[in-house]
Amino acid sequence: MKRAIVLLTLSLLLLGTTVATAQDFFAEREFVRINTRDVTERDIVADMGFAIDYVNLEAGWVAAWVPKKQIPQIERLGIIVEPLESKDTMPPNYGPYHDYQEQVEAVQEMAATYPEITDLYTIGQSIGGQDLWCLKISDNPLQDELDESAIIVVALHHAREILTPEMALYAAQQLVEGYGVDEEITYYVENREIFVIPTLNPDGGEYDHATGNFRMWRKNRRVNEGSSCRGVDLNRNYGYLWGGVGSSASPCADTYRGAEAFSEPESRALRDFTRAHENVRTLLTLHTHAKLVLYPWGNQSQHIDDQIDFLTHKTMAEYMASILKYSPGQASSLYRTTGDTTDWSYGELGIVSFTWEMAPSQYDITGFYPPPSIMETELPRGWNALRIMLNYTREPSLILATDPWKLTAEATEDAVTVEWATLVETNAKGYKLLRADEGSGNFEPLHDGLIQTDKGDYLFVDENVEPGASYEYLLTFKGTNNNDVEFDPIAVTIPGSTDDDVSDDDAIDDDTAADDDTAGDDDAAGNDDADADDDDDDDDDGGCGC
Ligand code: 0X9
Ligand code: CA
Ligand code: ZN
Repeated sequence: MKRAIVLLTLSLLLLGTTVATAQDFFAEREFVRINTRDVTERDIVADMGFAIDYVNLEAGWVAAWVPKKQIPQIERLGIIVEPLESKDTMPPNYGPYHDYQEQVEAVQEMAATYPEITDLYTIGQSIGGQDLWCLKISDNPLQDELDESAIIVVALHHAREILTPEMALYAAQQLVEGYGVDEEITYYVENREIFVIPTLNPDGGEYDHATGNFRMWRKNRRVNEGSSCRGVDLNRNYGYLWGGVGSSASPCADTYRGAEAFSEPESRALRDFTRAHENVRTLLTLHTHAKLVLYPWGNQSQHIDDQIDFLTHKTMAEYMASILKYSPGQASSLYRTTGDTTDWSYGELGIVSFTWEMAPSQYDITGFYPPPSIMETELPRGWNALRIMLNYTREPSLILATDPWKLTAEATEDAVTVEWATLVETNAKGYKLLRADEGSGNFEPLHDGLIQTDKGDYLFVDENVEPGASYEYLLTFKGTNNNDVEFDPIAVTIPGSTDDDVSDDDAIDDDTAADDDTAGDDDAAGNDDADADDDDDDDDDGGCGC
């Protein structure tokens, strides 16, 4: 926290020097569309000293805030310049970031373009009366499909953390665009309910850049009774151990916790929405900036009691952090807080929950307002890390499994039952089960297509068996990302149809072992010889008919 305060002070000093120039900036410039025809012309324009905010590569033109006296210079080159209406309220050079209105337009456009896999609705209103939008991405989006596990991705609790809505929107865009194109994404859309809330704090977010420059605002915009200071820290307002360490009772503080737990409509909206969807298994809340992947607890340095839950969070954080090139850790290792989102979502509802403190790192002075170019690295990485969560949302603890928990084949006279329990199913397509006569190496698939994942326990009954035969079963996992796995084949012998019932029973017991060595040992046992003799006799009997 100390570091954050130092950073805050430095940033405010910097901002103080830039506020005055921001007004001049707008006064002297015009937002225009420059109809460059090719990259040569764009190079010339880009060399004139002002920043290009947008390039339309198909049509060739660019948009920029151009100093008024430079407009004739451009026109003299034979390039047409037209005024552009900028509804974008983001400060200069931050055009690629979405202000609130643009976020709403972005999710509206996704919903309009992909109606068969989206539903767009509000989960409530901010204290200033602005809608808190949620884009649901799933097949049959108008139905609550409780057999599908659900994930919530929520951004912008803190007004100044402008990279976070970008991450949420980028992930949503990947999902809707990839549906029906990319197998892994299609799988997620069909088997998950994905709830994306790009901003939980629209009032704070808009206030933060309302002057045309950023002002390091963190909280929402509540008018606090009896105080001239506005705002509640939404990430101190959740109702799990609310009101304790790492939160302030002073309305003027940046970490003001509010008058009571869930006093704020924004945190209440997320609470009610989450409670209303009992299939939510994972939650990601997006913050900046420190390059961290954090998990509960935030309120105490002890780990989560439940060992599986603890290791699940820890392991998933490690996976995601390695993709993001961030550091994983328990939230309290940063500093302790009470009333944050993930302590509540895990503490009250048992949801596997993470806070990302996205880039840049805490040492970077551009901190909350990194140049738009940061999106080029961070958003694709973030999306890849989110895929880990999407994958494990059905049963998060499966991230602890590295092999099949179980892989057995049991033989009776009429069938072999192959059973396996889940292994790591990263980028899963499904399973394929093959069979060969033992020792032949000639494996043939036992079924068309793939056995779909998302079931937990798997079972295949092979009824096409012959008494006395020995088979090997080969289980293969098919991944979408060159991550196929072939497991060691397991051998079984079908009990022979002899009249020696006692021997048959022995054989059944033997065959339940999935271990070749065990079978070998059994072959060496005395009664197996007797079996062999019996079989010979049977054959002879059948042959002679007497
Ligand atoms: O302090 C917060 O709310 C989060 N950091 S931020 O810089 N985005 O404000 C961190 C919350 C994680 N929880 C704990 N550290 N306990
Ligand atoms: Ca669905
Ligand atoms: Zn934050």
